[in-house]
Amino acid sequence: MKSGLKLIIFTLLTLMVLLSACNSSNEVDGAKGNSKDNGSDGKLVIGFSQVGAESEWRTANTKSIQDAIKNAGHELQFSDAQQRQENQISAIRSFISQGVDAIVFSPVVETGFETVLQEAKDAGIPVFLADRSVDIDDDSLWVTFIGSNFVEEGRNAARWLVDEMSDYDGDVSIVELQGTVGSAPAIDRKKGFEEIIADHPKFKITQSQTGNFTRTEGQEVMESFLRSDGENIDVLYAHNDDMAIGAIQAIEEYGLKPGEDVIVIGVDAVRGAFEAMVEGKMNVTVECNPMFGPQLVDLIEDYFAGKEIPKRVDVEEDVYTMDQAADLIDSREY
Ligand code: GZL
Repeated sequence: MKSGLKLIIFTLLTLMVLLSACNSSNEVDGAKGNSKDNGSDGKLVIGFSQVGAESEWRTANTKSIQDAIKNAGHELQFSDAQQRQENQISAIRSFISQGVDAIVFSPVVETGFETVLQEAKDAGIPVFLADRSVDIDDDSLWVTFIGSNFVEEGRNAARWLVDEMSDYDGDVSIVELQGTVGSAPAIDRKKGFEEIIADHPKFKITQSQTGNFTRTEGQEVMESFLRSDGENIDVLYAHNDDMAIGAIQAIEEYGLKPGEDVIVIGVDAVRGAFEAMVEGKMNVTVECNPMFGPQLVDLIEDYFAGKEIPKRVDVEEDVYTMDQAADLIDSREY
């Protein structure tokens, strides 16, 4: 065989070996997980399992995350669970079977998700917890949690009340509208509030029941509180503003003045709370900031870029009172 032909064949064989080696290294880099390159130009397919649309806060949080995912050029697969755990489990399984690159998940309650999160891990799909956490020991089942410190929110609500009524000598009767039973915010906001009032025995929670974070149920439960002991209610502590706003209607229909006869405390700092405070019907709201969508997408992109991701990212929050409401309401983002 002529030497020239041999050289051509040798060169072609060498090129083929080099090209196949190059492809195989891409396949390794393209594996799901800590790699930016998922066989595309960095565009990710992100499954987002959201609790529901139960409150103003949730609506703002959904928009913040959806807009951030789309503005970053990624593809969004969205599921609204209507506050039902079984809907979240089936949504996550659907994301797994679709082979999404990442899952964003706000668990409606803290327990019952370990199996499906293990299935996501086994499929090599990273999970990012947004807003609410899960009560699972194996924290390898999620990359990170971004959201609020609900215990601190409960403490801040109680600290404001203790300070507000520091000159009041008698007992203070508090009724509590809890959030969704078993949810992280309901468990922790109760825990933080009780931790602070434990050091001030004049404050007593005399009635406590879930209003499931909705206005309708907040109004209904407040009506029952008023029917059973309306003349002896000094304070309402609601785990979110939507329940507080529903309760305000019940207080007015009962013939009392919310914000005066009954001190009204909420959490979230949504626009509805500022409107109620401007009207003098609500006294304080503890901020729970839902606008962390851009931060969340940065965390997801950092993960795929192979960067170190903290296990928890807390969002900054404040407390807003009735006398501040008129000045601040026009600047509120949600
Ligand atoms: C808190 C969030 C809660 C809000 C409610 O981060 O999970 O759920 O406080 C919402 O308004 O329903």
